[in-house]
Amino acid sequence: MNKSWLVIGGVLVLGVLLVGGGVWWLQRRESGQPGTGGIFEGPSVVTPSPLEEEGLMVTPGPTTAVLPEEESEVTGNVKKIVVEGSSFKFSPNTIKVKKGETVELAFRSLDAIHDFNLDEFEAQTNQIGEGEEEVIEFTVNKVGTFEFYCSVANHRQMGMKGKFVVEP
Ligand SMILES: [Cu+2]
Repeated sequence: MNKSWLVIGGVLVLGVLLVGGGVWWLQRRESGQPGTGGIFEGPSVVTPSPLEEEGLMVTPGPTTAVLPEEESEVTGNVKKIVVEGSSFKFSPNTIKVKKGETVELAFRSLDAIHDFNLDEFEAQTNQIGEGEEEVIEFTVNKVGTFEFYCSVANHRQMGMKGKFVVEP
């Protein structure tokens, strides 16, 4: 009688130790943090942080990387255009937009002092030097073909002008 109870008790204790130890060992493996005592806190704290960091890293990446490569882009109702000025021409020298669009125009000077003027829409940059850029924004509310030009010295007479076409 006594011996059989001892055997049953021993088996129970062994079983509890084996199952408990196994579960503890598995949880330690999953948490991947051998030295940490907090088995249950470990994974719940570690799991979300890499995802958050990825989200933060990815979000600003594409927006800043894409913009400089695109010469012309319509975002909603805003048309982005890059115009380069050099002695004595604009590139592109024909710009096409649609009536009602808001134009975000980035004007760059490649060599000397230049500016960009489109009188009909009161669109005007300052006179900027080599390598400088100025962004202006205006809304086109009338259809037609208008001339934009550089107002520095005799640049307009030398051919520094272009066509701004607004389609209906
Ligand atoms: Cu000029």
